[in-house]
Amino acid sequence: MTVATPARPRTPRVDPLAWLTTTDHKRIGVLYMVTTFAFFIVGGALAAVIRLELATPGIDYVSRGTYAELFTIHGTTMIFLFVAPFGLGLANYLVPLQIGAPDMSFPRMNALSYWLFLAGGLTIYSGFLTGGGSAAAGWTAYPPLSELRGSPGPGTDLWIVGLLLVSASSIMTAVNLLTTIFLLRAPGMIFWRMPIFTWNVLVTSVIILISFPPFAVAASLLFVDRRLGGHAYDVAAGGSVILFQHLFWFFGHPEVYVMILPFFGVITEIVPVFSRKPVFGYSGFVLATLGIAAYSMGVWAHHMFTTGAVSNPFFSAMSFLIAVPTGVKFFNWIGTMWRGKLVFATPMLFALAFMLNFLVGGVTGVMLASPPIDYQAQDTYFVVAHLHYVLMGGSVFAIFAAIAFWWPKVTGWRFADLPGRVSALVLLVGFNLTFWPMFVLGLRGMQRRVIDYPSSIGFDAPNLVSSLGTIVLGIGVLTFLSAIVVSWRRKVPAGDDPWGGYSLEWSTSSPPPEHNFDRLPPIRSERPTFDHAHPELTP
Ligand code: HAS
Ligand code: CU
Repeated sequence: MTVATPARPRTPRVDPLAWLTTTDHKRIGVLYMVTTFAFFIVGGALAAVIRLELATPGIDYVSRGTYAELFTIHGTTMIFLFVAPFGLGLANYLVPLQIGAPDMSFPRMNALSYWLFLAGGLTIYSGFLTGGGSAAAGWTAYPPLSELRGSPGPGTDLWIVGLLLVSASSIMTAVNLLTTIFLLRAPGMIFWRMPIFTWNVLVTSVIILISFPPFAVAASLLFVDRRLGGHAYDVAAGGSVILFQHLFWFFGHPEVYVMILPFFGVITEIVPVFSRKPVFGYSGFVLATLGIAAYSMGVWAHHMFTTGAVSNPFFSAMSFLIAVPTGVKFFNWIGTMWRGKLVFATPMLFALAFMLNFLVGGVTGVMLASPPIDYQAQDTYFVVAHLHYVLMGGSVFAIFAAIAFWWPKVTGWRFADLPGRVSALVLLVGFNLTFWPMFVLGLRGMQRRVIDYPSSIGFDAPNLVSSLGTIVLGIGVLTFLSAIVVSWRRKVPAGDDPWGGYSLEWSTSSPPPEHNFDRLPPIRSERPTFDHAHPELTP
């Protein structure tokens, strides 16, 4: 008689044609996540060149024009091609599983969204192949710099067209996610039992629907000005550059919540599981998310305090208010961990690092929301530090947490915990070494988007520390990648539910079958998988 060996997970079939033609939300989700992560590596390489140039005073390695291309495409990549679409990719993978649905509402539109996204990203990058180089007017593309006089090359046009494709893709995905959440929830999955991640995706999708069309208008008008003889932003002909800023930031501020809300969701899935407690204040958390979404529509002009064209007190007050619902979330996380049995596995370490970093990012946001402070800090490295503490220290750390947490579900294999935990530590150190000095630089008056700075006025040391920190950050990313490679090659079977998860995706096999569930557990709370595994604890 032979001894039964533990069931090995199905090895994912690598059949290129099946991946190219897939309409399965899980595969589309994986395509998104792999593609966006590749953009992250490219965007990171651009940042490395930026930090190399800034390590010491003097123009050493690249020209002014190239430098402008570098920071423009770096920012564009990280925001439009990595953080925001990674969140949508994760939502693609998880939302149908978390609500007990077999797929998204419109699987073919879902596939189209992914391909539009990829086409958009490649269109933006194709600017590098043109004679004039890529777009170089910053990720915010303010006219007149982005108008034909400021940016004569076709790189800016490709940037516009690429981002219009990305916008169309995001709007389609938002429609798909909303329809799925509204119409395809399994019996028993009422709204107040939905996992917080899915709740946050719902709210994010609404924000996308409201904020992306104005962006598309802003970008289209820019194109009309540039190539079709328009004057929307041409002051000499009666146009207005402030109009662009309104349209852009009416999108741009909500967009920052598009880049953080899904990841608040990720953290809220991870913290309870690794605290061995239900989430503290479920309904408060949901209401706070709705509050953030509502406020986020009324704060856009805090990016325009110094234009003199907006009501500073109003936008300042609204921006202060947004700290309240965000603070509620912090208390939810702390309350969840309070007296919990904390398990410091890779996802939890990244979640804790997220909280530390995001707190710094959030509080400095509140500082910037005060016009007297912003008059000093606008266009300095203080803003650059703020945005990286929320986006890199926040969203990107949550992305690493999410990869480690859902890796076993997606691949069927365990995540290599040791290199994972080491990478969390190295990334935390590298991140703070790189970006904390930027607060100092900002307060000392260093401008953002400059290729060079004078020596001996207090800029040299922080810049050098920041550039050295980037090396540590790079080592951290490589360590994380090595954890992925080790996990991929070791192939230690994970089982359906390696972490003792709460939400429905942990009830199906790892990886899930094409139709997602062979059978669903009863859904009587927001923790159906946990309830099913622990009938003795369920009332
Ligand atoms: Fe921001 C600029 C204000 C959150 C991203 N932000 C940016 C840019 C990006 C960005 C990318 O008001 C640069 C854009 C560019 O290229 O020009 N931001 C805020 C405020 C919040 C905030 C008030 N930002 C984010 C998130 C982002 C993001 C999230 C992406 C993921 N931001 C600004 C302002 C500017 C700005 C100005 C323009 C600057 C300029 O001049 O250009 C809030 O949502 C943060 C709330 C979160 C917290 C932490 C948790 C709350 C707790 C409760 C207690 C805290 C209290 C506050 C009561 C506050 C724990 C105490 C206050 C103290 C000062 C101590
Ligand atoms: Cu903002």
